[in-house]
Amino acid sequence: MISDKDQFYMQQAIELAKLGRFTTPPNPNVGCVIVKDDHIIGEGYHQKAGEPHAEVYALIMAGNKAQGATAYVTLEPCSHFGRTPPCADALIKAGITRVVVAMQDPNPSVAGNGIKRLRDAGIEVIVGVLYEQAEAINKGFLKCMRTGIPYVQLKLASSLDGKIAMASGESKWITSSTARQDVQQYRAQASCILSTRATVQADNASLTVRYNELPNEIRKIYPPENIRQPVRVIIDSQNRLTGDENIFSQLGETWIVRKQNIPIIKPNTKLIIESSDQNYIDLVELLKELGKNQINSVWVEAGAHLAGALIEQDLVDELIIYYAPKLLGHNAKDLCVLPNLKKLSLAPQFQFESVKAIGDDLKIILKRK
Ligand code: AOF
Ligand code: ZN
Repeated sequence: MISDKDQFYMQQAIELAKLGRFTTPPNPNVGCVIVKDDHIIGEGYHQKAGEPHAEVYALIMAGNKAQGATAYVTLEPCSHFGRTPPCADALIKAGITRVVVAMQDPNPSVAGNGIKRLRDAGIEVIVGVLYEQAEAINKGFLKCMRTGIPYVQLKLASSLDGKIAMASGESKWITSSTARQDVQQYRAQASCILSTRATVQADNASLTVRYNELPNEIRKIYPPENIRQPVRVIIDSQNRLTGDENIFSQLGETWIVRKQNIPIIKPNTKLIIESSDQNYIDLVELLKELGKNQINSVWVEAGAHLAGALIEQDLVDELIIYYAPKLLGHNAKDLCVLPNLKKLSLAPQFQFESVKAIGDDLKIILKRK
């Protein structure tokens, strides 16, 4: 039976899981709380791939008291030997008698086996408590495990009249610094930032996370060493990047996507060859390739062409638009290019997920309808 208490403790486990959101990729965010006689006797969360899982930290904290206790875990305890041994075994060994799980792990190495192993050991297992929240904290890991394609968030910064740059290409800064801090926070959580040669050269962009531009409330909790640099993935189908651009002298890795085997010899730079028949980059193939390389989530910051192509091919899971209260006029550059769209009835349709004020701007999150 699920009680209010189960929801309460699972909520604590979800909050713990979120603490790992800047460091766990490609692993999921997982939190665990161990409860006995209505007291939390152990808690933990997964911090980094290769390091112990949430349950292990919580069991260490609970020590002998774990005997007869209930464990709340936001993801099914694992049953496999990955980088670490199975958590299901650790829970059994510690004498836990009841396990409440928010959701099954879609990882084929687990996929119900963790739950089965616990039940086979005589442990009562309840599945599905705060399921929606558990889904929401691992959108990238879950989608990529289920489909092989990463979760794609497309970010656009726009004027009121739907323009992203002046005719000259000038676009610094349409939105306020608060909106830009918000963007930094998304970058810091993503596995990669996807952009194009054109954007990299036009803006001389660095596409990095800058610790001192993260919101204050993040910096209060996370020291600089807990903030990763996502991989920069740059589409360069015409082999026009030279290696002198800003991105090549930044911290973190840069992956260049080309049609031909023409590498750029720079430290921390890798070539992805996308070898479909067309002379442009096949975005579905690229996303699959990224998925195979443990890129679970893709944060797209690019111009109107890549934005339009991703939308036309229905590859955007989430659209995040920052609207500045400015007008740029009819000479300015449009938000996205949709060359094949001829009929209103075929217009890509989204639905509003949230609308809120951020600094001087509006932030709108949309999902495909
Ligand atoms: C859990 N608790 O805290 C996490 C789990 O390579 P490893 O050993 O870190 O295993 C990674 C896989 O384990 C990951 O893909 C997911 O299926 C599961 N993650 N499981 O019981 C945790 N982080
Ligand atoms: Zn585990």
